Amino acid sequence: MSNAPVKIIMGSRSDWPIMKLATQALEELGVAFETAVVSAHRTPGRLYDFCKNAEDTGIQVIIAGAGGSAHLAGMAAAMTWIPVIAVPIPSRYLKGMDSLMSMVQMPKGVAVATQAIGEAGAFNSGLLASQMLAISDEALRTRLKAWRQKQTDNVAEEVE
Ligand code: RP5
Repeated sequence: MSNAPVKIIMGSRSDWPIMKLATQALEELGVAFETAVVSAHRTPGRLYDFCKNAEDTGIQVIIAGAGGSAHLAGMAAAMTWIPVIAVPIPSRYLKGMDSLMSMVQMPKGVAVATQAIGEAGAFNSGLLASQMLAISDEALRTRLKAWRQKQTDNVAEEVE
């Protein structure tokens, strides 16, 4: 059984420069995670096996980053009750609008928590996963509140 409550999956190694931002948020908040390339299109068997075993390996939140037709998050959500957070990766030609529209338009009955396109969405996926875990983890809740306060304190009121 894995000790990491968060699993970050992505459709391709080319997604890693964006998805690394998700790991940054988790590291800042002291949340353990694992990463893997799992493609809905190129490795469907790996996706199936991962989803079917996710609960038994102790995963509590899945973060899924993908670009283009971006079925990864929705397919994962279809195969497990574990919450899935989606990160639309900026694609080469449509700049991630395709990824966003695909991920956000889940049919009624299967929920995915879709974030913003790109770096902000990837970082926020780590934040949101931490917030989910903080519901039942008081120490993490304390770290989250401190993190938010520090962010607030670092916003200067002066323009120059
Ligand atoms: C998706 O296709 C991946 O998530 C990636 O964003 C996109 C392009 O993949 P590569 O051709 O760069 O491997 O499945």
